[in-house]
Amino acid sequence: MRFRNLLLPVGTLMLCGCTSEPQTVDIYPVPQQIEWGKKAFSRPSSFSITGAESADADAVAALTEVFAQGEGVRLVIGERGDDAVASVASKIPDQAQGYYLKVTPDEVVIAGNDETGTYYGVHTFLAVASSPDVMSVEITDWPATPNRGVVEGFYGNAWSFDDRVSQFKFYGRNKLDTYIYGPKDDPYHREKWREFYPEEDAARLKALNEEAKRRKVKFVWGIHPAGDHSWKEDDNIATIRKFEQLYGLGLRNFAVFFDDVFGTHADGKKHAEYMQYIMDNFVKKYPDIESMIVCPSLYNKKWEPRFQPTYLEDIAVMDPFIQIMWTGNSVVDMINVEDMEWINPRIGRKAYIWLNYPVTDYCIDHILMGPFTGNDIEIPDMVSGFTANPMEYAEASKVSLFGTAGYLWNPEKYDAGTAWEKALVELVPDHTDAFRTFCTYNVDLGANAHKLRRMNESPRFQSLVDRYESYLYNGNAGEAVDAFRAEFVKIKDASAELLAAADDNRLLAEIKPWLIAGELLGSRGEAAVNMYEALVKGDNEAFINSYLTYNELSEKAAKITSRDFEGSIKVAHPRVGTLYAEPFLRKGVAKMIEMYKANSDYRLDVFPAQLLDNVTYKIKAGDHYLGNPDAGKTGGAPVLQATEDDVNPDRQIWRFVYDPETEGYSIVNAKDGRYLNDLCEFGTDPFDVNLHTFDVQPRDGGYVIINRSNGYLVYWEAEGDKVKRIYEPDTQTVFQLIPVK
Ligand code: LOG
Repeated sequence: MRFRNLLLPVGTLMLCGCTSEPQTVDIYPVPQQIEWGKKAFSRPSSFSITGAESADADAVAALTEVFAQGEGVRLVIGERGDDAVASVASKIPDQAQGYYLKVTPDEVVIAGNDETGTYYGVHTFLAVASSPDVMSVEITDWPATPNRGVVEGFYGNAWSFDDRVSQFKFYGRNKLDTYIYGPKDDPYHREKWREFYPEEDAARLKALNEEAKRRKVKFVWGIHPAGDHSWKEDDNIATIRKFEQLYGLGLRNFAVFFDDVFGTHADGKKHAEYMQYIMDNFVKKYPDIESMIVCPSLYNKKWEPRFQPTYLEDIAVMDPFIQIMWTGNSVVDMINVEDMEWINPRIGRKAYIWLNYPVTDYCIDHILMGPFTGNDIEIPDMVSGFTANPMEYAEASKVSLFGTAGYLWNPEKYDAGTAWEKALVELVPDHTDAFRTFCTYNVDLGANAHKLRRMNESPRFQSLVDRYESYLYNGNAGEAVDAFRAEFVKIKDASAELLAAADDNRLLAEIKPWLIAGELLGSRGEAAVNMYEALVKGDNEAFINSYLTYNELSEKAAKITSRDFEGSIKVAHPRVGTLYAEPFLRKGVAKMIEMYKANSDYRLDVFPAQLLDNVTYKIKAGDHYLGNPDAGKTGGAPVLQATEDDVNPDRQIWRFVYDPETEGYSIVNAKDGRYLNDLCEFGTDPFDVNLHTFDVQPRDGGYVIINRSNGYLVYWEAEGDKVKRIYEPDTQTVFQLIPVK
């Protein structure tokens, strides 16, 4: 493992003259100041606790869940102002949520600057006291960032009650103090925002809020009224009534979301007036309301041209009590100093970050299991809060959120790789090596609408590709064969090990479809290596058999789904190793088939005739031809024409270009070389594999055409003289493809 020395302060390393190795522990998030000493005592089962009556009850509960009150070393607990900790008052950092912790052979002192500070002090102490030798230590600690946490703000299947309870425990342990509730597909958050939660849902929210409080997490409930707000009094009143329902359940932190609405709904002046109404009729009416957060419609710099030029000015007048969210330079982007310098003066306050990572609602076939990295260390001082939007896979999101917590608490000492290692151990303690292998293959997002990529996927695989790819197909590469086989076996075995353990680990159970995909990636890789060996030997039969195995496994992999239950908002088709391993494999197999075909005619029938490669076609819907009457112009869309184009036949001729990496096609007009996009138009965007890739499948004597629009399949339907895209395949058109010589 790659623990960095900075976590083991000099003092510890000097203890090595002792008879046994000292047992310091890594504390996460990394404390601001820490000084280790010698062994204080052996880990006891109880302490003689002083101050428990006046100290924060949640802190005491967290402590006594692990250590009984009873015999043993004296443990003093309390917060500033309590008699119990009066003697260390001067040592307590004067920082919100800060604490002072001292462990000596005779005594443990946990002293918070406030209740949350005491609670965090307890968690740090529990980490210190997790090893058999409890070491002497003095820690002065506080968070660098206010309001650290998570915004459940994604489209898709919302987290369950149990998911959220498990999150809050995790936040408490990792010193995250905020959870913003805004799952886009909770109807009572957005679509039916005016309606009260039914009793059962309300009871659950109440229980969640109480659970959050126990973990020192602010539960912020958000409403998303902007999609159809009339800007009239009725809707204002409906908002207050809805907020009052939540207030009645005990919630004291609120948010209003105006994101992803446009046109008249994205009116900055209206947003400001509405928020003033909410301030006057709700926030000011209940003085114990702790916060009000707004996510504006213009929430990232790149979208500025889409909105009224004065939008930010118009919302800057909002009451200073209101915190305003911001996703950065674009929708999905890590945050840097320039982002904050741009937005803060424009909204007259420090923006509250909504970080769209590790959310995957726009690349749902992926899970993001890599290190949390890419945000500047100066950010904590420049924000009023920082929340990460996670995946709908709540447990799996913890790999990234663990890093978020460490970064926000102490960015100076945050090391993404170390934090990632620590997360793997904490989350999958019994199968950490296998989990590490699996996670390295689930880092990149693939081509996606927001253009965020993570190139640090499967570094071992990447180095094999770098080393061997150039000569793999030009001669004998015996060493490479062994290396690739070993790596494929590694991902296969790791996935299989995790699958076997999935029933006992919520996180692994949640990502089972990806574990299956990981196992298949490995076994497909092995089959491809077998193909390679057979090809080199000239053993046709072995080559064909291995190819058939590869093909069968690939078909299996293509059928894996996640969240495929009835009523699921989004069904995913899990993909693993998409940055290096999968493309390498697909390209390699295509290449080997090509080489095989050049030398042998044994059983060529097993290879699917590449449906449409290297041939041009006329595309017919009924008796109409798809044509490009505006050839050579910019934009526009093809048209279904009743007659054949005799003047300029190329305008009705289309080239289907097969890409072995995506196993899909682009559709290009023969006249002007323009390609069709997901809207079945001639877009003006540069070629983007994610918007311009089609599947063409035989059906009823013809073909159906499907665009893989950023992972959402859209189907072609002929209507009038247009081809339209539809989301449900029910009325999909069967086209005739007529080869043109
Ligand atoms: C949505 C969010 C979604 C995210 C990523 C914000 C403020 N709103 O483009 O709900 O999860 O992007 O797809 C968003 O980010 N809109």
